[in-house]
Parts: sequence; C-alpha cells; structure tokens
Amino acid sequence: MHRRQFIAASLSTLSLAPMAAAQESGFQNWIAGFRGRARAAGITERTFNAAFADVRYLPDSIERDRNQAEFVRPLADYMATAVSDTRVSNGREMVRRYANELAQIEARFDVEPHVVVAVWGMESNYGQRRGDTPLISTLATLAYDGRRGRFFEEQLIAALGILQNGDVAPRNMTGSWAGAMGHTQFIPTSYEAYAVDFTGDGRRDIWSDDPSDALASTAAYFRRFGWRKGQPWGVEVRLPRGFDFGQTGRSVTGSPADWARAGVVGTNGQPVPNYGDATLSTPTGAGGPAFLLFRNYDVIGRYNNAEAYIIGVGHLSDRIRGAGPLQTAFPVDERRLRRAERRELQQRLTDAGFSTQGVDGRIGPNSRAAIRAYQRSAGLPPDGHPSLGLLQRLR
Ligand SMILES: [Ca+2]
Repeated sequence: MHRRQFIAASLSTLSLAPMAAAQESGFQNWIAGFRGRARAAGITERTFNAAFADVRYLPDSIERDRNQAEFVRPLADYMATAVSDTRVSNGREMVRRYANELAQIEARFDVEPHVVVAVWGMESNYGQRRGDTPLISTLATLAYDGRRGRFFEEQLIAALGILQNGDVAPRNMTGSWAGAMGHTQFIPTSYEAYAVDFTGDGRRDIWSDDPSDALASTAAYFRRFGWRKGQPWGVEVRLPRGFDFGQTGRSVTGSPADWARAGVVGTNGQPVPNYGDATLSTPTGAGGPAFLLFRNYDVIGRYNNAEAYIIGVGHLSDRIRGAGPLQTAFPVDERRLRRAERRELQQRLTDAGFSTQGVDGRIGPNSRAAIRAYQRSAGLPPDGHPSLGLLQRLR
C-alpha cells in the first residue's frame, strides 16, 4: 500500500559491503537513541525489548531501496503480468473459495468480492508473496539509513504499536523489504488506521494463512475513501473518427451522456451507463485504449496512486468478474520515458516555444498543455502523451 512512497527512483549504486562493520556499530548506536523516542511515543520497555531482541541490520533493504530501477517498461508488459490469464483464473478460484467470507465483507463494507480479490492478487499474488523479511529489522535498518529516515521511523513506531497491541507476535511480523505487510501489503500506519478484525478473535491478523482479516481490512480502506458499490472504476470506450484528443485528461469532466454526445461510447457502440461524472483517459496516447474514468478510479488510487497500478487492479477486477480482455490492446513497443528523457522533452518543448513552466522531469498539467500545443501546431493528435516518438521528433 502506498507503494509510490517506496518507489523513489534513485540510481545510486553505493556498495555497502566494505562498510558493513561500521554500519553495524552505527546501527546499534542508532537503536540506543531510538529507544528514547519510542518510549516518548508510548512504546513500553517490555514491547521494545521483545521487538528488538533479534533485530539485525539488513543491508539488502538499503541496497534495494537505493537501486530501484526506473520503471519504464511498456504498460503492455506490466498489464501482461498484472492481469495474466493465470492470475485471472486464480482470482476467480479465490472468489469461489472465500465466497462466504467475501459475502460478509461485502455486506459490512459495500465492496464487492472481485474488487477485494483483485487487490489481493496485485499485492501478493493471492497471499503467495506476503513478504518474509523480519519487519522490525527492515524498518529499523531503513530508519537508520536516513535517506527516508523520518518516514521509516514513523512506520517503525507504528509497527511497535501493533506489537504492543498484541495483534501479532514479533517473530510472525514479517513483510516486504520495504515494510509492506501481509496479504494486501499494508504499511504499518495504514494498518493502524484501517485494519479490522474480521474473524472476531480480537486480533487484526493480516499475516496468517487465513486472508480474511486482510481482505476485510482492504475493504474497510476502500469504504473509507468512498468506494461506490456497483459502479466501475472505468469503462473502455470507443472514440469517434477525428476525435479531439484535447478532451482527454483529468480537467475535462462530463456525464456519460455528455461523452456520448461527443461520440464517446462503450465498446458495444452504446452510450456508457450513467455512473456519474467521468474523465477520459488514453494512458498510452492516441494509439492505445481509451477509458472513461469514474470516482472509484480515485479510490483505488488511494491504495497506490500509480496509473498502471490503478488500471491493473481495475481491469483485473473486471476480468475476475467475468469480463474479457480489453478490445484495444496497449501498444507493445511503447516504453515509458526515463526521468532524464522527460526533462529533455520539457527542455526541447520550452526551447521550441511551448513552455512547460519548468524542467523537473515530472509530466504534470503544464507539461501536458505544452505537449498538446506542440502537437496541434505539428498537426498531431493532441493527446498530451509524453511518448518516445514525440521526443525523437523534437530532437
Ligand atoms: Ca482476527
């Protein structure tokens, strides 16, 4: 959950091995100082000692945190993994296997089984990858490392609070290398705020083989952020010939009837039912699929705000419920731009008279407006999409 906070692209490749001994003693000193801050935050001596009894410095977590590659795979590749046929059929099997639990979860939180199971599939492949790294060691290492120390120390204090509450024993409190826990990969602060005890044993156990507390916790999270039961995250649509791609993006909102008047209809050729106001998205530009996006899109985004993730969860949930593949496939050869390339694109647009209001490698509304203006001047569909082809054209 909130994985974007963990995906800070850093290309530093600092080798840690020769420094291990010094790091270990620095780590022990850090723990001694942290003990006081944990006590001040309400963690008892007993909780702290039990939690830190077997804590180890885990250089792997730091290396992985520092060496995360930029994510530039084509969306088509990502979707092929995220919504593979195997994951779809396993998801359908999970909906059957946990039908009773999921029906109760739906009754209590108004979030449908195929949605909850889709998050489960994306986050841990239905519990197969819950993460087996000792959580306190992971979070203490990353808090000590300091690169995002404040964030990880906050997570560590929350994790100690979970232990103090008795939800899980220290030895069973495991997670990913970055501190996300259990079947649906909650980080400790999200767990504190949203996890629920579905089984009624007094413990909010998202780590055990039984996924029902984790699934209910995910539903509770979605409910809290306004999930609308019975409504889609988005609907694939067909665009009319000669469509004005200036209408795509988050700033143009209309009802499905408004969109139908502009020629934007479902893949069956019929107007999309009225699920409320929608925006139109072409995630890979004019050359790929188009979607009307509804409020539930943003609810999935509260779990992880990466566009690819939201579409992945949304489409997986549709497939689990029985829908077929997208009618228009994502282009297979369209990788995304690296940050350096996004900066170059901004600079070249600005130099060409289409100011992006800054060169920071982030493609926000100003950059998209500049791209659209350039595309219009060049007679291209103004989809605002920062493609490699666009960059090559500007070179
Ligand atoms: Ca429980």
